[in-house]
Amino acid sequence: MQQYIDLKHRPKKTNVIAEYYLEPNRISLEKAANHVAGESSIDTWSDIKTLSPKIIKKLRPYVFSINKKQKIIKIEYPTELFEKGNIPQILSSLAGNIFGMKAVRSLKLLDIHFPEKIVKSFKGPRYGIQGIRKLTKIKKRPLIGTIIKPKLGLTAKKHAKLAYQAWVGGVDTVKDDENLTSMIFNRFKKRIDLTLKMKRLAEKETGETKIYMPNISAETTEMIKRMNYVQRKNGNYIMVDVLTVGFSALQTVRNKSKLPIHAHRAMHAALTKDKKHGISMLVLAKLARLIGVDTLHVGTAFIGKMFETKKEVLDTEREIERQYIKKNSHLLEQRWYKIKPVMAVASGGLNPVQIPKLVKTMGNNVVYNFGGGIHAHPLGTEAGAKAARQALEAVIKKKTLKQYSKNHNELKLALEKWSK
Ligand code: RUB
Ligand code: CA
Repeated sequence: MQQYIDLKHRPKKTNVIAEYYLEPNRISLEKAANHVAGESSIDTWSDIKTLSPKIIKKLRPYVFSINKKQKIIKIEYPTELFEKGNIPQILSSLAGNIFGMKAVRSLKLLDIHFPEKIVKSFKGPRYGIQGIRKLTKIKKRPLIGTIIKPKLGLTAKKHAKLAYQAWVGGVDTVKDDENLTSMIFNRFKKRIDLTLKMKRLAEKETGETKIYMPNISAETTEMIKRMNYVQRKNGNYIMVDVLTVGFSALQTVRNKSKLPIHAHRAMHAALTKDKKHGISMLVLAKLARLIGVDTLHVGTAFIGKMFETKKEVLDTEREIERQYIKKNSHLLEQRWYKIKPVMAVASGGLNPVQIPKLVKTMGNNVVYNFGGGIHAHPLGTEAGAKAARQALEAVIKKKTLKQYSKNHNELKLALEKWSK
């Protein structure tokens, strides 16, 4: 293998830069870094005669930074090594063979910088934060959502009924759960028909625009059929399990869909959870944004049932929310060019009592999702939805939940159940 380490090299923003956590296996960190750089780009384990000086000169990667203490390395790759608009090719390079090399004990892809040429080869979200706000006519406040629970087992009719109760209680979005697709006890088309009917009813009664995010995840052709069905039936959103269907299938959906896309990240933790090995949520979020999802699960910032730290969640949220900033701005954010910002979704073990803390930590451009936190309310789903909406109202009116619960019984019961 050639030598790719050059700590004096100054990387260019017009190239791709990848950052890895790297623990070598019985060799030096430098040697392992060299293997990572070579295998992820043009080289292999032996000295190959076919790798000409011309190719090396034009396409070689540069390991330009090695932080021995933190075990973090940075590699610059010429943009020509990557096919525009092709996430599988990018991942097969930057997140492919290198994870399995003997030279490596642990390896985590922490971040990727994409240059303009690559960013512009993707569509990004069709709607993004602004689009969702326009669709719902909710100007500033966060959105409140629920997941119909139990995840599996309800009939289509019962599902639709619970969705109705949640909407009239005050939630803005209702979503299917990640493993609910078309089941023998709850067929896709029937669920869509009945739930959309209930959506229209709830909209009429509340005067608010409601969102239903049906899970279309399936084999790609089938998924497109389901997407078309939702569009034909005047649905206003679709939902995809972006990691289990794969980025390529997601891109097909993005290209063909006229509706906003909700991205559930089921399976992400197989890649993200280990601090030393895998792919960071930040990278997955960037890829999902490039392809073009409109809402994306990012975690709950240390509150709830999921494992991530506050910093991890907020980094991801910030990354997907970055606005397009004019060229020549002193900020680096210009790298996102015209790709619209994505709305973050906080979900996983949340209850309405946590709303003040959530809003304080994660802000307004978020969908706060409550599954168990709504359906487990002592008075049921509608009351649970009311409690969540009341908690948000309290925050907006700058009142404590305790103060606000004096005249709001659902919130009072939620406080009794969930505040420690
Ligand atoms: C939440 C839920 C979501 C997960 C996803 O239900 O079902 O699918 O939170 O997690 P509940 P993440 O509110 O009952 O916990 O957002 O971390 O991917
Ligand atoms: Ca779920």
